[in-house]
Parts: sequence; C-alpha cells; structure tokens
Amino acid sequence: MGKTDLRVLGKMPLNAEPPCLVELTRHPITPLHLAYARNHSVIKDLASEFDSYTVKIDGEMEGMEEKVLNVKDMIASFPKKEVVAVLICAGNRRAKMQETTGKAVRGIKWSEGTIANARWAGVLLRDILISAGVSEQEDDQKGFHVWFASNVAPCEDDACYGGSIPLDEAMAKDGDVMLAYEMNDGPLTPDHGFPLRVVVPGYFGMRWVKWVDQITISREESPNFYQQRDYKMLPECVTSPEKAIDEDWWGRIPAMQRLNCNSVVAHIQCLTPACPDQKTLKVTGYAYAYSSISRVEISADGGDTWHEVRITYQEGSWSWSLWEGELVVDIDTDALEFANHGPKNGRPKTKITVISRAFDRSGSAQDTDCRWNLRGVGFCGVGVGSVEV
Ligand SMILES: Nc1nc2c(c(=O)[nH]1)N[C@H]1C(S)=C(S)[C@@H](COP(=O)(O)O)O[C@H]1N2
Ligand SMILES: [Mo]
Repeated sequence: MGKTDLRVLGKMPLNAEPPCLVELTRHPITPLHLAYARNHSVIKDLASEFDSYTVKIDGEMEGMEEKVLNVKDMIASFPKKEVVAVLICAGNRRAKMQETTGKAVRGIKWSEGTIANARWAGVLLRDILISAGVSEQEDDQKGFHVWFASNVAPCEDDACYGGSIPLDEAMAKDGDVMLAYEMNDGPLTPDHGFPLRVVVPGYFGMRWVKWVDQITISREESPNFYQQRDYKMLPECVTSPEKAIDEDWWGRIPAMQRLNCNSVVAHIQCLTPACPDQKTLKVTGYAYAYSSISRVEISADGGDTWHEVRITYQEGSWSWSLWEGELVVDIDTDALEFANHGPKNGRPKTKITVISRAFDRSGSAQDTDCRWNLRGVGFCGVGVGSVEV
C-alpha cells in the first residue's frame, strides 16, 4: 500500500504511524507515504466495484425519502468542493498519556504521529442531504444526528463500522463536512477509504468513516460500538473495562467529537552558542484545535516563563498549525560539572526539556492538566521535547 515508511503497530488490521515527527512536520500537506493508517477492519480494495458502488440515504425526518446514490453519478452531478483539513486519531499521544501519568492505558500505544493534514475534495454532505429532503431550517435540524456506516467489512467490535455527528454540524452554511473522493489531488487510496469517505473538518478521525455506504438521519446518535462504547474520555475512577460496563459509564459520558486544543513538540535543535554558558534552541512542532490556533507558547523552565512562537503554516479554517521558535537558555556550567563529577567525554552534557501549550481562536487554552483515562484518548498535556546540550 506504499506504507513502507510507517512504523507498524498492528498488521491485521493495519495500524501504522510515521516514525519521525521531524519528517512529518517538514510537510505542511502530509504526503500519502507519511499519512497514518487506522483500521478496525481489513482494508477493502473496492476498485472493481466502483461502477456499482452506491450510498444509501434514509432517515426519520419529515420530508425525507430513501435515496440510493450511485457514486459515479454523485461525483458527476454535485459540485466539487475542496478543503484542507487535518485528520487526527483520538488516540494520538496515547503513549504520552501513559508515560506522563505512569498509569497503563488500553489501546494501541500511538506516539504523536496519528495526524495527517490533507487536501480533500468531494461533494458537500449538505448538498446531498438537501437532495434527500433534509430541511434547511435550523429549527427542524435540532436534536437530529447523521449516522455514517460502512458495511464493506466486519470490524473488531461490531458488525460494521459507524459513527455520527450532530445534523446541524453537517448542514452548517459555512461548514465543510463532505463525502470525499480525493485526497491530495488524487483519488482516495484503498487504505484511506476509496471510493468515498466522510471528512468532518474539526472533528476527531473516528467520525471520518471510510468506505461509507450508508447515511441515516436519526434522533439518536449512531448505535455503533465506535460511537457508544469507545472514544469517550472516561473519568479517572473508571479503572477497568468491567467497571465501565457495570456502572454504565459508557452510557453516561458524551462521545468525543470536536478536536480539543493541543500542541506537540516535534524537534529541538541546538544552534551554535553565542557564549559557553548560553544555548540557543530552535524548537518546532504542530498544534490544532476545533476553532483553529491563535497562539503557541514554549517554555524551558517548566512553565515559569512562556515565549510565543511563530506560526509558520496554517491554511483555511481546518488545517493543523506548524510552528517554530527560538529560546535562549542559560546553562549553569559550574553546577553541571559538579553534577557530572567533571567532564567525561570531553565536556559535560545536560538535558534541557522544552514544553509547549496552545490557544485557540475562541480563547480557550490547551487543557494541560489533562488526566488519565482508561482508553488513553484525547490526551492534551503540554507538548514535551528534550535535547542534550
Ligand atoms: N470504515 C472505517 N472507517 C474508519 C475507521 C475504520 O476502522 N473503518 N477508522 C477511523 C479512525 S479511528 C480514524 S483515526 C480514521 C483514520 O483514517 P486513515 O486510516 O485514513 O488515516 O478513520 C476512521 N474511519
Ligand atoms: Mo482513530
């Protein structure tokens, strides 16, 4: 699948992420060979079924009639819309949560690479839903949800893959929720959902249903396992899967939907020092939020003082933000020699840790107090990187 550049965390189904954040963040638009793969089922190659591939649309909303849309006709008859949007797994940074809290989390131990900023093209879901009779009146849409399902393969925990989003999100006049058939200016590849996948800019990846073939309007959220029994930030007191079920925590905690505000340190480079007891560090990373990023800050003293960095890339409303900044750090050489009992291999080394935090356009800050949760989802503690100087 051309995914040889990824670190494979699971072969069957395929789950893999790019191994190097320096390489990942070098590209504003993530090239396909660095786009992570997250699957709860086998990857279906539907190329031979393209001509007959259909999406069924139905629902319990007044005025709707069941519709079966052939994908080829759909692509030909609805306007093409393009959007740059970042796709992020809710389990991104799971390993960091475990490392930071010292408590085991359940799930694939993703590092910080389950994120791909891509250019998507497809048809607006809004246009499709209107053609199926969904009301354009906001009042009529309240309380409804749009279910997406893929029936092409059985999944690990359910007969099909599914999820839902609130209908008003899909119908928003300035929204960009789409059924995409292109990624980075080419047709979707089988692993990213060919021939059709849902793209929900600003929402976590599990709602971006691949190989989508069914759309349903309902007063309830999707009953699918991946909406109801996974992808929820359970409270800290829920320490086992049994407890989650016995005390009905899955039923009580809302499903994760919109991206939280988050930042990650990708790389720290030590620039040539101006004087021996000072180091200039160049720090780079990424950040994202539902309402896009307004500011990112870094600190080399554990958060006592923060320095704003430059946003070097941000595109439209839904992309990730790439950032870079310089920090001048004082090194106490006397203390260093003492701590290391004198220079060993030429000169003593010390480890400098840099942390990051982000702010979004709505004024919210990254929730860096982020706690442990059983499934290790939504981790947004400070971004952390370190370098030996
Ligand atoms: N049909 C289907 N759609 C799916 C999934 C899946 O397992 N099956 N995984 C979801 C999850 S959890 C994520 S994070 C993204 C990953 O998309 P990618 O593999 O294109 O990176 O797809 C989502 N859509
Ligand atoms: Mo995911």
